[in-house]
Amino acid sequence: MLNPIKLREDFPILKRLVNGYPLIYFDNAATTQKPVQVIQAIREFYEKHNANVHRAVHTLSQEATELYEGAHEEVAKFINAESIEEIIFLRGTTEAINLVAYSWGLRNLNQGDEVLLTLMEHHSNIVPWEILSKIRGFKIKYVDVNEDGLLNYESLEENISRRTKLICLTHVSNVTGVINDVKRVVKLAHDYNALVLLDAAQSVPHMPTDVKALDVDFMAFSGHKMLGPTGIGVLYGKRQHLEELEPFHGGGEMIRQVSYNPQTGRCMITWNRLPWKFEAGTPNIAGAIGLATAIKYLKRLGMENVKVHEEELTGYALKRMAECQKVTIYGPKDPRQRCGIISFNVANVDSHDLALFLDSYGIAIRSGFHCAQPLHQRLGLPSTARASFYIYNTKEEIDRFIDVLKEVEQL
Ligand code: 7TS
Repeated sequence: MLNPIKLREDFPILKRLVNGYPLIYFDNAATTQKPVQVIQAIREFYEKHNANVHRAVHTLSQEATELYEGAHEEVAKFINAESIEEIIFLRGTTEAINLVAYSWGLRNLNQGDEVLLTLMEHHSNIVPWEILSKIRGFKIKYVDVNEDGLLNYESLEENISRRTKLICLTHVSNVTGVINDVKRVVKLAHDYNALVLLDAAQSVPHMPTDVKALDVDFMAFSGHKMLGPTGIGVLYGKRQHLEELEPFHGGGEMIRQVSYNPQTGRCMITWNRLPWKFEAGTPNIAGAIGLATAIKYLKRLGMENVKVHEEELTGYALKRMAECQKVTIYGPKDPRQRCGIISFNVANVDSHDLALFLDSYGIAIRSGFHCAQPLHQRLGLPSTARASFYIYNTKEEIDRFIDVLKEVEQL
């Protein structure tokens, strides 16, 4: 069991007042707050070990390299990857998806091929594929969602064929909190020899993740949504795929050798080994150390406990929000079908006005389309307000939130 009251002491920002009220932070799907352990680890790196990695023989560089490689180890163990060769550090989920698009898609997708996306994807898992499809001429098909926001598995089965080369799927919707049956999708994809790219931005921070059990080919997630700093994220890829891929970004660090040939007047280049082949240039070393520290923090809590805590909060919030006459909640009614994300509206109140009103009481929620406009379109929704929870949120905070919602209803 988590003790949110106790662990809140680790989060300095939660002591803040916002507009004269104690901060209630319900915008965790956008980014999470950072515990002192993460802040200190970053600070300690710069105070004691700062140097570039994989380059110099001096002590600081050795220390920085050890910490940086150790961070890959921490991530590999956290998601049950085979080794650090399968763990590539990038800026975040967005960059990780772009890597798959440009390293894999640019070379493997041709006219006549098809890529399946779903209507519940975040723009990060739509836009790179739409851009690439214009370059390569392959077709994109969108798998439908049902009225309650659940993935329509019949639509998936109707759309998949021998032409399908890749399915791009979010594990958890950042709008409805719907949890997709990844194993079912992967099984179907592999039956058709298609690969699966899982957008795990909203799942890895909130539940235990085992890439071997999921059997996904690629998986992307962001450190900042799981207590880590911004600017660091992960692409997991099955080793056999990563071995075959050409790099996305070229530069220092990702090469073994660049040799100039005077005969041809060109350089011959060989790639570094995995995972460094995909990490061009000086990486975000402090960010990686911050992420590893965040993972240690989450592991200490236990990811199963994190999940249960959020389920409890979500169930409680759904129940209390149902008391509000003018509140409409989107997504499935059954809390077991969703994560700690609740999108909603109050009748006749614009979502941004609602967010501003809540902010005047120190309550932070998100409003708008949450970078998932196709889903809003499909469900016929105007912009929505969204509350999303994490380990440090409490039922008392939800009560306070409900009080303000009821006040809005009176306006
Ligand atoms: N995929 C999903 C499912 C997301 O929720 C997000 C960010 C991303 C990808 C992109 O992650 P990034 O770290 O590369 O930016 N989602 C949100 C959100 O819901 N509100 O702000 C960011």
